[in-house]
Amino acid sequence: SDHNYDYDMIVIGGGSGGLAASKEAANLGAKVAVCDFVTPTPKGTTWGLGGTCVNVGCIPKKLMHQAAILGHELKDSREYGWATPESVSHDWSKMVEGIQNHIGSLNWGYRVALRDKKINYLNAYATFTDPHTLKTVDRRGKEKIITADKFVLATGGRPRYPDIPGVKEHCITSDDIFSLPYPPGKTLLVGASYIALECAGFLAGLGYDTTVMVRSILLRGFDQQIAERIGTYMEQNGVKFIRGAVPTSVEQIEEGSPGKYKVTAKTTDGEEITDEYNTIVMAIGRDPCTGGIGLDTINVELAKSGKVVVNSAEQSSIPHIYAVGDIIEGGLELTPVAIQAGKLLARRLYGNGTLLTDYVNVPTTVFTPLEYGSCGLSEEVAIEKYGEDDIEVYHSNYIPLEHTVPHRPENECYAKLICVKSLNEKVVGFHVLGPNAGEITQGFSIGLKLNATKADFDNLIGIHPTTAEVFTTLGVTKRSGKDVNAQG
Ligand code: FAD
Ligand code: NA7
Repeated sequence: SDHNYDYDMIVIGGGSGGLAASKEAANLGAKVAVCDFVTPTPKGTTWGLGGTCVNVGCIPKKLMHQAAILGHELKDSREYGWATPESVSHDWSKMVEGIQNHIGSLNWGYRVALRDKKINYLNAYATFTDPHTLKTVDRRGKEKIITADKFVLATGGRPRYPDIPGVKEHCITSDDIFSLPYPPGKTLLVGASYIALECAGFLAGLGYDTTVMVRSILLRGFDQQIAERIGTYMEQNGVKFIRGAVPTSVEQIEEGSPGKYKVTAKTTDGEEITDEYNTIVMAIGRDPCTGGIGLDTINVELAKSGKVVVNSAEQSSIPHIYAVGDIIEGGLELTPVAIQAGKLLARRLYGNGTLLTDYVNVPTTVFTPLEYGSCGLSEEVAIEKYGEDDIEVYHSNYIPLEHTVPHRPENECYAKLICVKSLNEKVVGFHVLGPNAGEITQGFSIGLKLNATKADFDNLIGIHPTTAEVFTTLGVTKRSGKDVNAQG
């Protein structure tokens, strides 16, 4: 361009989307800077480069899930002949240390990668002062003005706090839990999002007294039959649920780490309930970090949700300003989606890329104690879209072979394919509830991308003995009302 900007591109946010965009742009020869700054939580927790996924999201979550799974498998191990003691103890701080050390090595790796690609990393908070200019402020309050031809907004989201007394002082969120220096003790999780249920799952699995307070339904937006089965499994495995209630206040009754707090809540029938907990985790959704960064002064259009309105090329209402990841309206709050969008955007801007990010049929997995993988439509949405008569649902319970010897309950795991009759039984929804659901769903999702039909699944030869092979032999339709219990 004819202007003399400091950079070709400045990326605001060094998380999944921002790092992907900046690295790809630099690979293609652009002069790039990344601003990443973590505003501490009300409890003072902060972290390094890499954004939500690495520091306070996917990575520590999956590792704590693994810690809980190991505990369950230790119990199984006795039936397999291991002389595992009846009661084994778990050391919270040791787990946190191991996980935080791994995260530290990832933070370091990102810094090195930026340096190797000659990307300028500014550990500073960025605010627009005009459409091509940012003011950055570092931890010490030092200000700097930088300019660029193009910008990528990738500021992600942060946990929301309800507007009730005592919450910011006494409660924590997913931003604090993964580095909590002391064991949480008796814990309440507020919310029924996947984050609330995943955290409840691993806490109960690690042996903590765990309760989830649910306002309405579990896992809004996910297949509700499976959501209820997840709830049932969690309940049978030690998680308590309070349904139809919202907290109204939180008071401290004992200081300490963790301390003790009284939670008052109101049920939908207007009844008041109270209980005491050592730790309260708010998991009632996340707000996009789009406020207070000058987007209003430069007129970047935001949706009512506060997310950035973009076209299919991730371009905002200001043509040289783009947005990727959790902050885009109508997107999906998932790391690989942010990475894909950042990478493809950079290729379109600085390479000869033409591909747009495809937000359809993105596979995902909820890492509750029994994992839930899905791709495509929930049963509810499929019925809404195609009509009940045109939908055929094939399903089966199953028991992983590994669960037989330790006598885990049968028929906890579940497989479901949602097909459209008038489209030659094209599979529009894939759902699996069971161990390793993420691994299973990742593989099968390419089938959905390639428009697989039920006949394609039937023609596929299974791998024996696996759990995924259940998808090659689904014969019972939901409509038939026939028994879905696993055959021996
Ligand atoms: P982020 O990764 O959030 O990065 C944004 C960065 O920008 C942050 O570092 C932020 O501090 C910084 N920033 C914000 N404002 C400014 C500013 N003005 N100046 C400078 N820097 C700024 N996804 C999955 O795919 N799988 C999972 O299993 C999964 N589990 C999750 C579990 C939890 C508990 C949470 C909270 C999320 C999980 N996610 C998961 C979602 C995933 O973490 C996000 O989708 C992903 O991190 C979004 O990437 P992003 O680039 O949009 O933003
Ligand atoms: P979600 O999916 O928006 O979920 C928020 C959850 O918190 C949901 O269960 C809500 O219940 C509950 N909630 C919201 N506000 C309150 C209050 N005030 N009190 C009690 N409970 C409340 O949020 P996430 O950020 O976890 O998920 C992010 C993305 O993941 C989402 O966009 C999906 O794509 C998947 P509700 O059902 O509204 O009664």
